[in-house]
Amino acid sequence: MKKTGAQILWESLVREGVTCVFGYPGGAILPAYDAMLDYPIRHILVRHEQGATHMADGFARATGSVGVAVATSGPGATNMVTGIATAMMDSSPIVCITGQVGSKLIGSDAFQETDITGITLPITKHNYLVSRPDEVARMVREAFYVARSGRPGPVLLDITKDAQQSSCEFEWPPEPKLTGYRPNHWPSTSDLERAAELVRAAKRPVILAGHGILLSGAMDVVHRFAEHAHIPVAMTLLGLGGFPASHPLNLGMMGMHGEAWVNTAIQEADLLLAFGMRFDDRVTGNLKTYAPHARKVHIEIDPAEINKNVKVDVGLVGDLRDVLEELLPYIDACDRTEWTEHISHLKGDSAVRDIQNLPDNGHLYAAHVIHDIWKTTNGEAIVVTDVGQHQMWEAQYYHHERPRTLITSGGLGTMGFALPAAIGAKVGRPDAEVWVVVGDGGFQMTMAELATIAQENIDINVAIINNGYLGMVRQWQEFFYERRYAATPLVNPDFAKLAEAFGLKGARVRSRAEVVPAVQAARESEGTSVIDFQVEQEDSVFPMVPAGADLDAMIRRPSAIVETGADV
Ligand SMILES: Cc1ncc(C[n+]2csc(CCOP(=O)(O)OP(=O)(O)O)c2C)c(N)n1
Repeated sequence: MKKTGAQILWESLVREGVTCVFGYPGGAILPAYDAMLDYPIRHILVRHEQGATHMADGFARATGSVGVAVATSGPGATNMVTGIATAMMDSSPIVCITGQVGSKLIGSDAFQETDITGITLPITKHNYLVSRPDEVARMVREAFYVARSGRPGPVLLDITKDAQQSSCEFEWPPEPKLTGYRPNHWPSTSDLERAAELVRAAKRPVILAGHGILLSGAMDVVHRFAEHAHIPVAMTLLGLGGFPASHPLNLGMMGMHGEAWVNTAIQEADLLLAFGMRFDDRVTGNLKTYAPHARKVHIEIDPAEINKNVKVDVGLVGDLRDVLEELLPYIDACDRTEWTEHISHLKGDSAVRDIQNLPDNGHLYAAHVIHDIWKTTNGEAIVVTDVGQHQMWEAQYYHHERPRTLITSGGLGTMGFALPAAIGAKVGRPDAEVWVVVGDGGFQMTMAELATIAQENIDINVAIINNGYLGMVRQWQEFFYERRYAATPLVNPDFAKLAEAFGLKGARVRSRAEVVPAVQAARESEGTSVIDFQVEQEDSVFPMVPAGADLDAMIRRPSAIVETGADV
């Protein structure tokens, strides 16, 4: 039976299991929007196309399924660029569908024409210009296959208006076979043996667990591996939740704002086992002095990541879960108590300065807020953070036991990510309690999505960590630019009233005693609450490895800051 390209689009999406898309209409995508009404698809009308891409991304990160965003041509498509780049950097599988001007107009600078496949070439895993209706089904199928296979990532389908309008016979294509695309790799037995040999010989090994653990579903086998070989596990920001925070072998987060003992352990290690991570500069610090005594084994699905930043002794290319299952029988059970006790000793040193372990001095710190949200939600919420100081405090003080409970923009560090990504997470996981932890700066980048929340009756809760500054940048100015606060103080609206203007609940909290009651009230009330936590303005995130410095050259947590309420 003949169908239009627009009908084929929705027919194909339904066959890919899509039940919900996030989008914003316009002329070049209008035929698709019209056809959508005849298909069992929930459409969430966003307030900005950037929001649609972050929602699709949040949906993907919370569920493990592909998220879908839709926009019109020209400005609709270019508004998606930040969200696409965010998904690309964090290997998040999304499919973005854009309308394009009629094929005959392409190249004529037609109204709302942009070369979006050209613009997004470096920030998509793959993209397609679809100009005939008979291409639609095959390209949708390929787009989903590419987005979710191998190292996941964003794929864009740019569909001309005439391809949407004209008709052809609909046929659902077979499983795609793409020449030159090899998503599945397998390491050789000799490489597995060499890796096992290095593990056998190591006295001070550390596992570095990245986002790949969650993406490949390797939590269980990493757990077994770490216990069997008695190896402590450090995580990247995006790896948090991949290994239970309460496990005795859990070290916590590594890198620029990782705890001091984690970075010191990495610098002292004689073996690094990098699992599904990519040695980002925020994780390694100065590459020349990074883990100088360590042999390195890298397990990664993307061959391009092996030896890209850090030269390794053994690179095992393949799906992390499969490779670890294969490697585990080669590994001897071992007791490395001397090493783990040494690390525990290092831990004590940092913990005494931790704000959580000092008496309440009457000031409200962001760390208190995060800690209390963690306690009140029993550590079971999905927390979606934005980018800045609050993101690092969340990573330090909300202890994630389970995968896919922290959703955050790691690689691109996209402010404005949290609120829309949380909407996507809640749509994908309606059963879950979802919290947004966001700075007063980043919140204002995409706060228009509060209207989407109200229109769609989305039930999440928003904790604005309001310090009156673009806090993370202010911190850099304080440490490295002699406190010259160029363009970082913020004059903010009344966030509680703002929430109310959108038909949501708003609250303001200024003291520690008010935190738990406010969090409890938000949890108990139906619909979305926005809580404006007015915290210490010039608080900083500690420890900190200055950009490009040696990993163990950390600015430690000063005890004076919390004892007196003064800043450094
Ligand atoms: C889109 C975008 N623009 C600029 C930056 C640079 N940047 C990183 S953190 C930060 C400050 C964030 O301030 P706020 O949202 O208030 O959070 P806080 O650091 O105070 O917790 C800025 C401007 C960014 N990451 N993303």
